[in-house]
Amino acid sequence: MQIRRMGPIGAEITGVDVKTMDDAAFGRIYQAWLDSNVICVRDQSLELADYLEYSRRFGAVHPHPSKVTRHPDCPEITLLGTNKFRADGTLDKEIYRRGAEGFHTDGSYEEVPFKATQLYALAIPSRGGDTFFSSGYAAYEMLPQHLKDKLEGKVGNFKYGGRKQLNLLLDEKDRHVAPVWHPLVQVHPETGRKLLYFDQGKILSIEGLDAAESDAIINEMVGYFVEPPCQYRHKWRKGDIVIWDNRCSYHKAAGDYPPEEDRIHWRVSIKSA
Ligand SMILES: O=C(O)CCC(=O)C(=O)O
Ligand SMILES: [Fe+2]
Repeated sequence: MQIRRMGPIGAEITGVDVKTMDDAAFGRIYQAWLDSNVICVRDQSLELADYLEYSRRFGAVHPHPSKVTRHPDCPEITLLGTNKFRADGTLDKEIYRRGAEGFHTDGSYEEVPFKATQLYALAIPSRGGDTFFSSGYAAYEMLPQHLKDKLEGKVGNFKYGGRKQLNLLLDEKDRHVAPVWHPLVQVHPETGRKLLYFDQGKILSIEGLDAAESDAIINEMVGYFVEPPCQYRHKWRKGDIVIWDNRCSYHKAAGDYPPEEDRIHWRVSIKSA
């Protein structure tokens, strides 16, 4: 097995079959993941059960709240990129551009957000469709001192769809879940490194600030998330498994591939338990 760092974040792993990998090899993969925020294991050939079994080595697999995009035979698997054309032939942008609205972290609307998200590539378009990643550690470092001081000890209020209520992938009855609170400056439970926890698409407000100041600070932060630091751009190949650490990373889909081509992934949301 070879592990190759792709830059300040991101690592590529080749020469391994996750179906037969022993615990020692998995330990190296897990450490590479903690060290580099996001990793890609290339050239895999998996059935649904293989994928779930491998995913469970990272933690517990939880069904995603978007029920319409769950795999019909397996609720723990979300399908990305399927059913993107409506019956009348028009493109469903919610599906085609899922995850492309801006850098974000998955599951920040949950009391315990997803530790990791993992995607397995079944079909990749001839061009476009990359995924961009950046580092929550570097995001904290990049903040001007006045924001570091302002955010220290503060909690943010997060909800699926955020301030713009972009929640069309949820069933109507699932759109009214109460927002949850998370500290905006955190220490990663496994690496011990300090990081910024923020999600421009899901944060509503910052506790302890009046509405105008809360909005102004969120808007200032959104500015930094147009081009956040330490990016890794993943160019997909069929058979890739990519997993990112939502506790210390941001990501966004490019949302730019030819719509008539397939870009299909099996996606899982992973928590510690
Ligand atoms: O499709 C992608 O590249 C990533 C989409 C996304 O944001 C996610 O799966 O959480
Ligand atoms: Fe996402």
